Amino acid sequence: MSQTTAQSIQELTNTALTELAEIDAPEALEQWRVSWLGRRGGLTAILRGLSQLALEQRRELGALGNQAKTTLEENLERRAREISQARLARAADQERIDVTLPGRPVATGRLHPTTQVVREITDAFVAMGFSVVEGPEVEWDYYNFERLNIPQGHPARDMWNTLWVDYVNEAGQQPMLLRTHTSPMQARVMEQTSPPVRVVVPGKCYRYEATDATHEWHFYQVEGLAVDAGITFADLKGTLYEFARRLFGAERKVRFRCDYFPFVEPGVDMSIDCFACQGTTKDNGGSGNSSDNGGGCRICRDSGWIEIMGAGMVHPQVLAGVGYDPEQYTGFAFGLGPERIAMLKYGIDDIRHFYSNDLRFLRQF
Ligand code: FA5
Repeated sequence: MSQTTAQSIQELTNTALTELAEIDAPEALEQWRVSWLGRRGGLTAILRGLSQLALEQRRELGALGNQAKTTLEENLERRAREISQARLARAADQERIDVTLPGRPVATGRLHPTTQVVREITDAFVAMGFSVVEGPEVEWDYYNFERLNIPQGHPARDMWNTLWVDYVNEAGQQPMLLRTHTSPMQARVMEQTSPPVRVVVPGKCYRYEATDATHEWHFYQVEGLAVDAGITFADLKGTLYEFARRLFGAERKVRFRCDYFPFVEPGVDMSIDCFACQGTTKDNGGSGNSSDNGGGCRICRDSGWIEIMGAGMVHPQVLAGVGYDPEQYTGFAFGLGPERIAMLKYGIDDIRHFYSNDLRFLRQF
C-alpha cells in the first residue's frame, strides 16, 4: 500500500512537472496551479486521503506528499519567472532602439502670416503711443451700424454685406450680426473711457461676399482711433504717414483722396506709392521719376499708387452718441486690411491662399 501510494505521489509529481514544462503563458500557469495544487487539485486529493491511513504510513507518506507539494510550488515559481523574463526579452527585442540613428526633426509651428502682419501693424502703432484692445466678433446692429451714424434703412448699410445671426428679439427685430468691420469698437471703447483715447483694434470681420483674388468672406481688419482736445487732420496724416514708412520703408510717399464713410467727416482713402515700381507710371502725379514707360506694374495696376486703408475725422454725431462733447473733442479713425497689406508686402496674388490651409503656402512665412 505504502509502496503504491509513494509511487502514485511520484507519478503525479512527474506528470505535473512535464505539463508545467510545456506551459509558456501566465494564464495557463494559473490553470496548472488550480488543477494540481488547488483545493480540488490532484495532490491535495492524495494528501487528504492520508488521514485514513495508519499512523506510521501517514507519517511516511505525509512527508513524501509535503515534499511533492514543495517541489511543485518551487517549479511553478521558477516557470513563472522564466515566462515573464522571456516576455520581457521579446518586448525588448521588438522595441530595440538604435541610438546611432539621427533624431526625427521636431515639427515646429509658426505664426500664421496674417498674425505676423497684424502684429507688425499693431507694433507700429504701439510705438506711437496706441494701446491694443479687442472686441466681439458677434456684434449688435447698434454698435456695427447705429452708433456709427448708420441708422436702420440708411442706404450706406449696403456698403457692408452683412451676415445676420438667426436670432429675433421680442420686438421682432434681428439685432445681432457678425461684425462687418472693426469700427463698432470705436463706440465700445469711447463708452468705457474718457479722452484722451488712442487705441488700435485688430480682429476678424465677416461679409456676405463672393470671394475673389482680393475679397474673402472672413478677413482681418485693424481699426485705429485717436480722440482728444485739438486733434486735427494733420495728426491723422502724420500718424498714418509714419505708419506707412515703418511698414513699407522710409522712402514711401502717401496720398489721401476723398472717400465716404458715414462715421467720419471728412473721409479719405489712403494710398502709398507703389514700392514695386516706385511709382514710375503715368498716373503718379509726378511723385516718381515719371519715366512714363507705359509699362506700370501688376501690383499697383498701372496707377503708381496702392490703396491701403479708409480713414477720416470722427464724425461729431459719433462723438456725441457716446457722450463726448464734439465742441471740445475731435479725433481721427482708420481701418485697414492686414491680408491686403501682406499681399502687397510679399507679392501674394490671391487672398484665398491665406485660409486654404495649404502648408506649401504657409511654410513660406
Ligand atoms: C471699412 O470697413 C471701414 N470700417 C474703415 C474705416 C474705419 C473708415 C475708420 C474710416 C474710419 P472698408 O469696407 O473699405 O472700410 O474696409 C477697410 C479695409 O478692409 C479695406 O481697405 C480692405 O483692406 C479690407 N477689406 C474689406 N473688405 C474685404 C474683403 N472682403 N476681404 C478682404 N479684405 C477686405
